[in-house]
Amino acid sequence: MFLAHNLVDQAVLDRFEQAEKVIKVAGAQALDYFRNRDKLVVETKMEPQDVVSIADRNVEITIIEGLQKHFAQDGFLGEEQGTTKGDNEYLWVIDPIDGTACFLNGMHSWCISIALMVNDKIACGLIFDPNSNELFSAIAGKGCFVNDKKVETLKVNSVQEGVMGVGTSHRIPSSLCVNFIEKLLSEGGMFIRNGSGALMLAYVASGRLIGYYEPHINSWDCLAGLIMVDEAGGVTNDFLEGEGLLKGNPLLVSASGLKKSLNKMTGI
Ligand code: LIP
Repeated sequence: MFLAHNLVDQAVLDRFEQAEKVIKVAGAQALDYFRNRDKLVVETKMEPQDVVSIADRNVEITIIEGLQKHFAQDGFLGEEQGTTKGDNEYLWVIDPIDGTACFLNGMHSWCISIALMVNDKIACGLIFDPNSNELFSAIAGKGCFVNDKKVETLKVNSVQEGVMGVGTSHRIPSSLCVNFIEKLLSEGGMFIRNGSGALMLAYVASGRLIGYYEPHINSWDCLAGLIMVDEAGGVTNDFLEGEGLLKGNPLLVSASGLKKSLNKMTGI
């Protein structure tokens, strides 16, 4: 669907290795901003709750510069800077701080998310949580890892066997999320919303959540997590269909045993 299994060559592996270094540097910078967040000026973007600060912008610059130094022809799509066109088939999709509202309010559910696309397919993804010092990563065809440990999605067949991540925003009608939560609870399920779609996708891939649903999410929030869930044995919807890369789409990922029941609850 959107994974680049047959496109993973040394050029991708070299880029992954550099991204591992860059995401740690960016993580240290973000953590410093987090510990001094009282000095940050909080701005609201297009809709209520969609907040941002200089921390997001400067961490994104750190990531882009750290990658551009080695791969000057690559393209970039970042949440804060938008698109920087490249001269080859490689595109980095970056969320410098995913879970910004939590970050700015002193909560720990935030992370850094970097995905690499090759010819419009996801080749690898990295999600770093500096608070827990956990690096979630996946390369197409090579599995999903947390630090150096290989991980898999849960082996479950009912929503009663674990907790479902849910995300929402003021970009969409609240009924889409509320109706899903109602259906989930009526089936004996339970939900959590921690404010970071990327982190919750990493938790699905690493067997902590049974799935994640968000009626509309942006590509920079989820591409890294999507390849992780796939490499960990989970199922995903075709998030990149249509204009998913630039305009976002609905997102549903889960343990494979829940595909049918969650499709019924979400219509995806
Ligand atoms: C967040 C997403 C989350 C969504 C929030 C917000 P941000 O990204 O990760 O899934 O529910 O509304 O969009 O803005 O913190 O980078």
